[in-house]
Amino acid sequence: MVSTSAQPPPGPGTVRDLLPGRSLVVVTNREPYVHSTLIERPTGGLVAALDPVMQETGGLWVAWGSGEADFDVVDERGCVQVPPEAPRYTLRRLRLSRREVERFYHGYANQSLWPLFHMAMDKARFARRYWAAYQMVNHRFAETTFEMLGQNPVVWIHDYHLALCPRYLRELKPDLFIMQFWHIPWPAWDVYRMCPQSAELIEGLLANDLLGFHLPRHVANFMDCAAHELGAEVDRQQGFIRHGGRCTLVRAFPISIDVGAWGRIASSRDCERWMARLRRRLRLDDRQVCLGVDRLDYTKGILERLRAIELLLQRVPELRDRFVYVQKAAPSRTRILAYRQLQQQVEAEITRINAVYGTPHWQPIVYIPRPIPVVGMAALYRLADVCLVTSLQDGMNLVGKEFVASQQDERGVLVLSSLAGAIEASPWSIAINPYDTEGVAEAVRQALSMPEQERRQRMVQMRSHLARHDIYHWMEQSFRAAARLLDTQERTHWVFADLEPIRNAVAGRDHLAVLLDFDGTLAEIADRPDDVQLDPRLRGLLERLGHNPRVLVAVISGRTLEDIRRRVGLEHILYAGNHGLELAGPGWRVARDDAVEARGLVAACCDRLSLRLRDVRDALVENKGLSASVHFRLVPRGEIETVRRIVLEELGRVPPGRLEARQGKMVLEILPVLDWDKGRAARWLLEHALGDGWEARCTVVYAGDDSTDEDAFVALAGTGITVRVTQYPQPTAARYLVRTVGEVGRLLEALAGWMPAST
Ligand code: ADQ
Repeated sequence: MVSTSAQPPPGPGTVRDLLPGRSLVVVTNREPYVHSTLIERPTGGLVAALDPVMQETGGLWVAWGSGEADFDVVDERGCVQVPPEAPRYTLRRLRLSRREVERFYHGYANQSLWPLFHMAMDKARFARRYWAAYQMVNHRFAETTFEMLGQNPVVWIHDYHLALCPRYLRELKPDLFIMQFWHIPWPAWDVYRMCPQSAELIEGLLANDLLGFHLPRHVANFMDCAAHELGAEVDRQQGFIRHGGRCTLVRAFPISIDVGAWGRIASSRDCERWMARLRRRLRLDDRQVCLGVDRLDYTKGILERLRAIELLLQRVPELRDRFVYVQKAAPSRTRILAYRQLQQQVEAEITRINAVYGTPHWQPIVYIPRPIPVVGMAALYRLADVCLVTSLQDGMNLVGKEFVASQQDERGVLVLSSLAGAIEASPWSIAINPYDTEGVAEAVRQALSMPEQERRQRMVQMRSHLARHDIYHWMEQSFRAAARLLDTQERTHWVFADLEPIRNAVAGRDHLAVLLDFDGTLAEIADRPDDVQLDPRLRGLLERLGHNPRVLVAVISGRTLEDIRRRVGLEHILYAGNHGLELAGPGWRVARDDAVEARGLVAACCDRLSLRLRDVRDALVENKGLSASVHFRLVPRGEIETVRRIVLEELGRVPPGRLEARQGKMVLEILPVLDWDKGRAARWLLEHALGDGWEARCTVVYAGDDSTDEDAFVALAGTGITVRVTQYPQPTAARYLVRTVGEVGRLLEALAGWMPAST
């Protein structure tokens, strides 16, 4: 129960440098300091990593006060300054009743979510009372955090205990910056959908601005689940999920350990003394040592590992007496039956194997269930010839990393489960499948007999990779992503918070160009594209602006030219249809030749899609000539991914490089691959109507709500007033934000008022 690091991290300024002026609020289930008879530090990488950062930057940490004496030392607000010996930051303890701990922590968190996310459904229980307690305790975490917020906070929530906390916090403070890291795997939708509260959990997590997982695979699984469960709009390339007027950036940040601290501890004199003591006490002598270090958890594959060790002893009898397997175990979650049973089974197996294969002088397995200080752990890692990690599922697994960081002598071999996240960055370990008992036994044999040169080569590579990817690298990556998001949020302004800059820009030029997207910008989105109508008041404003000789008005839409013209119904303005592939004004009309050539391909693709999507309820294939749209707004949630898959499959049948799919709001747009988009179309229209040098004479206002409008925001970045229609701040190239179609109308009204028809 000791921290690995009392020293500040090598890059302690990360939070201060990357998030200047911000205060960090960490929210976790477990607390960094537990007051019981002694002051203890819970086992685990997270606390050891975050504590030095908090010590350096100050701030607030909200966590469940789980120690017997925790509330004897807090003030009237439930706070205590920590570390106790030299206080640097505030720990706010949350008191949970015994029933809450039983149902929330031992119940929903550890008997419902933990087995679900580790695909151990035989262990999962979904009692309603657990779920009710989970909701309640998440509420309490949110309320407590909210009450304690200071100036400019960044809230960083951790793990599966607190999936609903971001949503409740967002309800209390809509503009709060919230990020969360998920420490366990996120499974594929086919597994995840077994959770009775599948939609609610994702809804909770999508209240985060930034959501982190260990691996890109977990990110992809989460995105699939969000699309299936909520019909959320998922941008896999950029990593954004849009839902309910909000946007969440979802990224992989593989966690690591404090490599420097482990290195210092492992190279200390004290560690060498521990090595000698352990060698003696465990009667290792000069035998080869294979090591396992685990919490006693069924996901760690300990019984599976013991089977492989037994098989090894049977198949390679000459190893007997020359080899010891050391199992360092930490009893865990012992209030839960499955964990108590596991502990009994592990201990019974070890006793049996020792009885069958042991001799008066030698026991094949040494079992250490009691805690030892971290320097003793480093000594074990240094003593080991082989470290064996056999997780059946593991988000990352830090044990293998701690082994590598402690390998001062660079001679150990890591045998690592291919089902642990850590395998992704460990091509130099020996990968095993923990279910393949013979394979694991063979891998251990191979590791034990590996020539020294090869062992060293592998270990040097692993150590060099790990040194560059330590816990501070993880934290820096996370805060960098947060800083980029915050920058967008700070760079964008709500139009109606301050109209002056726009009024000044308009007043500064002779001409004004107003370019507008249609669906979701000029007209409210409806369930069916055919039901979308332009409000007569907005039509009146467009008409008034369009008749002003100093104002150019254009509507730029993904609809066909005919459709958009008919819906707007004004003769004297400009139009761009099919995302700008066809353009028209009073008395003229053009279409891009290369787009016209692709008509046949689009039509054939639409025919095949109509056929294949026939049985998907409410999937709508719209052939728009130069492009096509596959609408899924009304498609049942569970079938949206099927639509997406079918569209991608059909595009795969088209000659490469001819057609591509782009995600819109509940629609997939199929477009010819051309060097053309709404941005280029906007610039073309401006030049066509106003001639060369239009930038100097004209203020451009472009408003849109769709991802396809982002091209226009980029194209007009230097010259225009770009406005994204969105309920909440989200990453966008636009400078300004409005919330609704109604606010677009207010903006048009203001523009019309500032531009009298004659000067
Ligand atoms: P855990 O499931 O707890 O963590 P792990 O990543 O292996 O698993 O790390 C646990 C920590 O506890 C390590 O620092 C290890 O040294 C320590 N530990 C484990 N057994 C011990 C023992 N017997 N004695 C002493 N110390 C012991 C969850 C996820 C992981 C993810 C981490 C961090 O399940 O996949 O890597 O969070 O995100």
